[in-house]
Amino acid sequence: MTRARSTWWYPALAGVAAVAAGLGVGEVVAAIVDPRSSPLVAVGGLVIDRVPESGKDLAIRLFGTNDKLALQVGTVVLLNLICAALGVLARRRRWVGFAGFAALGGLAIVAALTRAGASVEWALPGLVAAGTGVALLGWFLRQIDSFTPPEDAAAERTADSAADRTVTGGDDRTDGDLTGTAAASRRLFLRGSALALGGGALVGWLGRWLGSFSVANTARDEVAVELPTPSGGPAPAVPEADVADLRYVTPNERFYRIDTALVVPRINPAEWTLTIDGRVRRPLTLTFDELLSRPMVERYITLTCVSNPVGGDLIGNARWLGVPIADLLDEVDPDPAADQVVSWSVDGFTAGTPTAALRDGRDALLAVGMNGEPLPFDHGFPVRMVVPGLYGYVSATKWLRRLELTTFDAFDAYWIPRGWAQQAPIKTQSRIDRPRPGQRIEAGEYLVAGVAWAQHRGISAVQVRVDGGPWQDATLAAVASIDTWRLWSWRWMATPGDHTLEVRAADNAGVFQTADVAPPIPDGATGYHRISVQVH
Ligand SMILES: Nc1nc2c(c(=O)[nH]1)N[C@H]1C(S)=C(S)[C@@H](COP(=O)(O)O)O[C@H]1N2
Ligand SMILES: [Mo]
Repeated sequence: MTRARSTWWYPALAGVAAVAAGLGVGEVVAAIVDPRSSPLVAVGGLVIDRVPESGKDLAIRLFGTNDKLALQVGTVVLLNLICAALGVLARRRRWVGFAGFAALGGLAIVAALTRAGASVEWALPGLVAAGTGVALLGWFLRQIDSFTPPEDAAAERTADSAADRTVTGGDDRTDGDLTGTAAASRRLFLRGSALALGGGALVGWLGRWLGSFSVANTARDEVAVELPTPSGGPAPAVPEADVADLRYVTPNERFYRIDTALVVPRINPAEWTLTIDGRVRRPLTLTFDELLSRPMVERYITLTCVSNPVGGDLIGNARWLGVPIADLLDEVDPDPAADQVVSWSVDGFTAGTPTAALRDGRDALLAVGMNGEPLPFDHGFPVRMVVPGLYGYVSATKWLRRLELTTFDAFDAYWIPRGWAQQAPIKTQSRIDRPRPGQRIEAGEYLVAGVAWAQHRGISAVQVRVDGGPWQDATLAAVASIDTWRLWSWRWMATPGDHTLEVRAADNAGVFQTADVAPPIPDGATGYHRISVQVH
């Protein structure tokens, strides 16, 4: 069977090398046009928007927050397999290879053009990638033809041994067996495909790197200088809210990140506007400077993702600087029937928030600052929403560009058709952070500690129990407000052996979190966080 191998791997390599070069060039063009127009990013975005929830869940479970990297690596692997096959098919029938490459290019173009905020130039990366791929594939195949005698193809078609014996060559053939020109074109082919492969990867990486530079980077630094001081008074000081090695405030670089963006939008604030429209009497459009000149407040607010499993870490607490949304809504004068505010991101993501939650006096903000800095790009620069008490997917839109007043009947935001609830207030929950699950600790006194949260209701009690014994009251740390999580601790006289620790919390109404176990979908996980530890 070595015969067959020798004839297929050249065209397969041709297909792979051609697509590598195409993708690489596509990344460079995308760096110039818009990073989100890259064939890989655009098609990946399409996959993210189309893939059923179960598939996404699996990806997150397998790859964690690397799921986006995994998606792109997976796409590249699949694409290489397809293009290898196209190369092999094109050996016999050129048009099959060319049509295949054109179809892939077409997919990239359609994907790019249908992304939110796309303009016609977004077709260019896919066009250039496909063009490069087709041209290189054609050239590579011509080289292969000139060093592999046509009998090989015939032999392969009639199959197997009889034909094999009549043909010389295959794997055993070296340059020495070939005529001078054939050897030269084989060398040319091998060098050319190595160059296309290596060059494509290098140029692609360079394109990605170039794409991360934008005017937005310097603009963000300038905002740091100009970040307004809150006129509503500074955020209340939070004395002694840390417990052991646990931090009350999550540093920006450790804050969890959840979104559907393969490439983070980098918005130039000079070109940013926010429009508030829909069912309002006086629609409003604000520039970034206009937003910054409005009265600002600074508040500690804990964000939580609805996908956070019991014991999970998709939660973080930050000090947010921003404009109260209620003031802006008063100005536009909404139709009283408009019970939903849909917030639109520049990348097409939407969240639907009850209008009532934005006007009931809680600190719902259009945030521009996070822990004393302009919002990091990953967390929504230049402007995002933050609403105490509601899970992120119904309230915390990053890279915000529009608020539309409508009704829950009239519009389903991004996650609703995907099976998540329209209404999603945060459920009372608690987590044990020390010891870590499975950790071995020494017998004696140990400070068990963690966090509990029930945003906008507040935490009034946390209790811990060991091996299913009686619940014992934990000590609660200080909090800035009812809108944040609360650190807690409990001194345990740990005795040797295997133990389980459980925690539960009560909100300020005195209602304990439920013990009933529920998955994150459709409106947040419930159940007690339980961990096992070994004491020795
Ligand atoms: N534009 C945009 N905003 C978004 C999302 C998104 O996918 N796109 N995800 C939301 C979800 S599900 C959560 S939990 C929070 C997370 O915010 P963070 O990444 O700053 O922690 O952002 C919300 N805002
Ligand atoms: Mo989320």
